[in-house]
Amino acid sequence: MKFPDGFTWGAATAAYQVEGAWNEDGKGRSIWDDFCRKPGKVRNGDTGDLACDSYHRWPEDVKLLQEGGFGAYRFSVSWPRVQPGGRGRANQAGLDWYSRLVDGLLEAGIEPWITLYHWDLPSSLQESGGWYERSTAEAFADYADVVAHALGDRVKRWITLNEPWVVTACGHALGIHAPGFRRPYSALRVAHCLLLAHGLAVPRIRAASPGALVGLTNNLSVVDGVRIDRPPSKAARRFDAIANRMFMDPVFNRRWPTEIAGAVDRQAGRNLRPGDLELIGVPIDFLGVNNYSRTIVKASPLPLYSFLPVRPAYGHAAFTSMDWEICPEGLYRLLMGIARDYGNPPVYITENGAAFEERPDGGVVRDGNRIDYLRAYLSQAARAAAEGCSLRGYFVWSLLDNFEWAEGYARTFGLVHVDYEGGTLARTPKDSYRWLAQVIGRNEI
Ligand code: IFM
Repeated sequence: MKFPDGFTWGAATAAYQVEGAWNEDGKGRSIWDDFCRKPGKVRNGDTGDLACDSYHRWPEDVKLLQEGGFGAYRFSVSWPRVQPGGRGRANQAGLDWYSRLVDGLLEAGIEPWITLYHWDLPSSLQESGGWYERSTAEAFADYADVVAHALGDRVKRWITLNEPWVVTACGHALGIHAPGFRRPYSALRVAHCLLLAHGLAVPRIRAASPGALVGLTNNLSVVDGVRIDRPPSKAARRFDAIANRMFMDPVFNRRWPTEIAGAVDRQAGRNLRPGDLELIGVPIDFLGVNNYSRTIVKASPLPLYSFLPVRPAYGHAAFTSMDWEICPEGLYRLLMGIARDYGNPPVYITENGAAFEERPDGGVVRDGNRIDYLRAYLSQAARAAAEGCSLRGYFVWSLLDNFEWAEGYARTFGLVHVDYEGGTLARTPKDSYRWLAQVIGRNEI
């Protein structure tokens, strides 16, 4: 199966997961620096203090991208590296570091794709209310403006937020990610502020970086009821409204999903202003889609959250080491659904990949299970493109084994192994890296 001409092939990472250098060159603290220091929050007490040390080793990483044939690199900017206090004067040393990375990528023929927020909110903004406050959305737009002014002459691909659903649900409803709140109802206020941050930032980026293409990355998955062979149950539709449509309908259709519109209004309270949906619904140039699995839910008696995720019970279900079901057809169904329901916008898969644990053996890392996963998902992506979905590119998650949030370094998604055990952080390309390089070279699977 061929991918469309001009298809973008990339690899993705995020600042806190790979950079390290958590307190160098004037960087301020982020909520993840703080969260990792709270006992019991991250597996094995791991932190991103050093991570892959890409802050110092980035030339090696650029070389890996180049040798793998990747045409694009999606990385995120650490807000507290650029604005240590979350507002006001920029930290020039931080901006300079990103500027060197951008130049290095361009020299290697790799297009930089910047994500402005991949979860590392400056701690000082958390102290003044974090994503519960409209003022944080306004600060984000100012920060976007600072970064776009510094790098927008060379960077033309911008993603405002990565996975606002995860920030909302894991960070503010379930308490398993920074900042660690377990407040399921007021989390809707967070969703509103995040989307507002996105909407306020888009025109600022465009003004600072003429010709820039700006998008949003959502993590999306198809949702099925327990009887997966039947049309979606009520619980499945409710989960779809809260996890998928809550971050799609306001952006594409300037409205909240009907199932939750009233609850959003009540929870967002004084943060909500007339005209917000117009701001949030500013047209975007592309949608970033992160997809790994599908979701199966059963009914629960809770009024708003009337669903409970369940593990697939059918015999042949297979899982990655995150315990996520391997469901390649879910990607196809998802892409076709986006094309159908949202006017077939240009879509980039900005993350897809699998965690499996493997070790180098004589300089070789055999990860056939990851190759199987990628082959199956890429085939379904190509199928969706062949059937009319406006799919323009694919970024694998991830270039490197890195800090997997609450799972620390225990779950590895990289095409390149990083030696944490020996502490050398040496990079060893896995079989999947070479396999994907061939797919990229042929633009077909
Ligand atoms: O590592 C994360 C990434 O930061 C966001 N999307 C999902 C990945 C795997 O969990």
